[in-house]
Amino acid sequence: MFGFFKKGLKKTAEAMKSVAPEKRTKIPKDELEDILLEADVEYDLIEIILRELYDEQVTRKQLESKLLAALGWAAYETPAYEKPFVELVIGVNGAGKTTTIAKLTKHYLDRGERVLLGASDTFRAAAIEQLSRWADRLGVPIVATKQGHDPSAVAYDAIESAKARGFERVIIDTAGRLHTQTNLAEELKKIVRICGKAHEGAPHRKLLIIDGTQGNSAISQAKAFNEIIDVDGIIVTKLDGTAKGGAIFSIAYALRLPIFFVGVGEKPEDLVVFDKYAFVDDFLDAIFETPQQEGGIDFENLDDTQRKALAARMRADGYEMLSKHFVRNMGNWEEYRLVPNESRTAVEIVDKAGNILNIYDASALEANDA
Ligand SMILES: Nc1nc2c(ncn2[C@@H]2O[C@H](COP(=O)(O)OP(=O)(O)O)[C@@H](O)[C@H]2O)c(=O)[nH]1
Ligand SMILES: [Mg+2]
Repeated sequence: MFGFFKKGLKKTAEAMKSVAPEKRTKIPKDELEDILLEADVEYDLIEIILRELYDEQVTRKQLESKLLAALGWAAYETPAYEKPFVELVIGVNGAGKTTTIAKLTKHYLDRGERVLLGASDTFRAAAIEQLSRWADRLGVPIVATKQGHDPSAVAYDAIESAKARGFERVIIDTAGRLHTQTNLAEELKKIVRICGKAHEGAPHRKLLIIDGTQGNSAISQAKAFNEIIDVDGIIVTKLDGTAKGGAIFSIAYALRLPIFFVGVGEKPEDLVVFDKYAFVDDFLDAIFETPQQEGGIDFENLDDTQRKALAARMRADGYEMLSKHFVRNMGNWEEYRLVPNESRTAVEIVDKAGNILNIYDASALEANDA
């Protein structure tokens, strides 16, 4: 689960390294400003973060809480609670809509759900062909018409067809550009309306695709889409090819929207479920030194088997391990910190008031490895 973003944040980490070559345990505020700017975090957000940090020297933990707060709207992946669960994919041309649909399709197929695609980008013939090729490759049915036909009718037919077949998922592609901006707005609104006629509550999720290589400059464009149709969440693509990974924080913060996935390549498997804890962890790894501990167990750097053993024990107690620093109580959905005890012989689940809710002994971890 962890280190997922290594591929997506590689270039961003290199950029941050160019202004801060040495990893440290504390970073002066003015240097932190440069580092965050280099990662393309928007200046407005940097100002807010710095204003709220009172000490001149900033620790990993202090910055972590600010970055997590900026991603406060992060969501967890929802199961398909409606059948069919209809997703409408929107965004400017070239953002990665069609490719992302292929990735989502694979993601859902891997979970055993059946997926049907709707080729509602009828503006360009090439767009219909591109989605049809993905449908062929992934072995899923597609509803498509000729170029210039009504995209709402395609969406309607796709949903009807999925209903008739009892499919779990419908994903609908849309055009990123029409003759005019007004045309595009009207068309998107109409597609949304017609989806609701085909199936009550549809589209269940309106996903905005944002090209990650644009960094912060994608924000105003995203706001414009959000004003046309209320967007439910974001997928940031091309994180693999950009040093602007820090823009994720300002995009989520500026739009007050969850980021559901990120794209880290051009293949169907290059989609990562966005886990804000893992993302912040990997981001901070690029600038902060993780203190090497003497004695005890190195909870910061558990190996794969140790981590799995720990996660399994927590799960048995009703906690989901979100990252090396956080867990979630699966009963009340509260999130708690994970803190090694002083002698580093155990790791504790601690609530906001500092109460220890559970203790996991390191010796048991080792025993589980065997
Ligand atoms: N490196 C990289 N390329 C991507 C990613 N997502 C999409 N692309 C590429 O971006 C280009 C535009 O994608 P496409 O899906 O056609 O965009 P659309 O116009 O929004 O449908 C294509 O060449 C894709 O292969 C990604 O996550 N990483
Ligand atoms: Mg497309």
